[in-house]
Amino acid sequence: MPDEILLLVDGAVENRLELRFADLAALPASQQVPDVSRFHPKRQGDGVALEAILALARPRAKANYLTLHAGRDDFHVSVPLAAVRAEGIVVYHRAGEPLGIDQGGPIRDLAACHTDELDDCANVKYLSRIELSVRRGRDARPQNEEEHAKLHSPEGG
Ligand SMILES: Nc1nc2c(c(=O)[nH]1)N[C@H]1C(S)=C(S)[C@@H](COP(=O)(O)O)O[C@H]1N2
Ligand SMILES: [Mo]
Repeated sequence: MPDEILLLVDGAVENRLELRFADLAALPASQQVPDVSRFHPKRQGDGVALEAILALARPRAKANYLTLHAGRDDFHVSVPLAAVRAEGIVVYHRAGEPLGIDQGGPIRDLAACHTDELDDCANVKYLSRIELSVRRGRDARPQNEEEHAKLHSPEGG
């Protein structure tokens, strides 16, 4: 568990990454984002700026989209890279302990701003892979109220 690969960053990047807890924790203090409840009252934990991860992965110039994949429940969100780049936070611990599954852990993404592209539904829990691509990637976000209600029901996840 401690040395498990938590996050894969791949696709249209110069440098494919396999990140473990220690890699995220080793990112500079200036890139760490303590207490995300400051940005979203219902979220807890501490994260790192998505930009810090992207700086290591180095998206190719042609990379227009960023897709957040959750392997655990097969949920995916694809957003324009430009919309999420400066906003995204990868939440990966709470007071030094990995996030629990009940918190959407071990890691989840949080995009603070609410626009058409980035809303609560785009905050991917159980984040396991970030994929860069030229065109929009997989997106499993609910398309209407009915689908949304189903996703939020106990059976829907
Ligand atoms: N992996 C995964 N992430 C997900 C979802 C999901 O079903 N699976 N639902 C999304 C939706 S529609 C919303 S509104 C938020 C809800 O986050 P919460 O359960 O922490 O309130 O998570 C988003 N991220
Ligand atoms: Mo949602």
